[in-house]
Amino acid sequence: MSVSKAVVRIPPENFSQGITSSGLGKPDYALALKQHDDYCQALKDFGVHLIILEKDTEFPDSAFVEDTAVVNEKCAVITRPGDTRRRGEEAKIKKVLSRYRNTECIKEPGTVDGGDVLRIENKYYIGLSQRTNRQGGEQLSKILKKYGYDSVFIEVTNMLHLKSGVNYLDKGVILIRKDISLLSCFKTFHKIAVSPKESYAANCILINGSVLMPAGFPDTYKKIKSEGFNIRALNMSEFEKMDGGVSCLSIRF
Ligand code: CIR
Repeated sequence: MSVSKAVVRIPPENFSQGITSSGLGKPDYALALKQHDDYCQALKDFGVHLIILEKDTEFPDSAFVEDTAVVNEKCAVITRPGDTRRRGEEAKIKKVLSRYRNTECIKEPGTVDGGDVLRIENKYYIGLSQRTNRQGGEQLSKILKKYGYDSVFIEVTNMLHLKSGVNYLDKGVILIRKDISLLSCFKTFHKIAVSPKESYAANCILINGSVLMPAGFPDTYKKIKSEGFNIRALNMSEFEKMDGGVSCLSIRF
């Protein structure tokens, strides 16, 4: 599936006050800006037109735009973030996405974070997690059905979002953390297993034929390479400190 546009938001000055459980320490703001800039450049290099949103200090986590919307060819579903500290980010994203798509919204008491929503071809895997509740998942599934997409639910434990542990590349290949690789709904896929010591590298995205992955995970890098993918590895250290990975920093469509 090709990507023509992506929404990104520049991290705000109070980025380090966002939500985190990583225990990796406080991010360096200047370095986060540099890493974000490199991320944007990689998307541009892969032929993606960027819609760059200004810093928003009202929401320290607002660079992690992926959590606020699920976008496909036919619609944009505006989520309702599971952590109340992020509630309100989605209204600002709705204004942007309504220029490009028909928008639908997840409503109270439903909650959904985009990081829990994995699309594989025309099917969605919806993680039920600490951020995405059953009501939110069911609302999302119903909206997607209306537009012709099937979905299934997956219980997410031991990680923040579904896509913290599993992501689709292309041609039937998924990247999946070893500890969840036996999930029966993924049994038909060819799996690249990500070892526990490289678990952060399970969050990669495919953009117009190239894999964007975090730098510093040689075992996973080699495995992806041996499947024949072109790879761009980006330094993501400051986002990892805030529990974010490569998928979270953009809404791609
Ligand atoms: C949060 O806890 O919401 C942010 N600090 C990180 C969000 C990462 N988003 C994602 O994986 N999709």
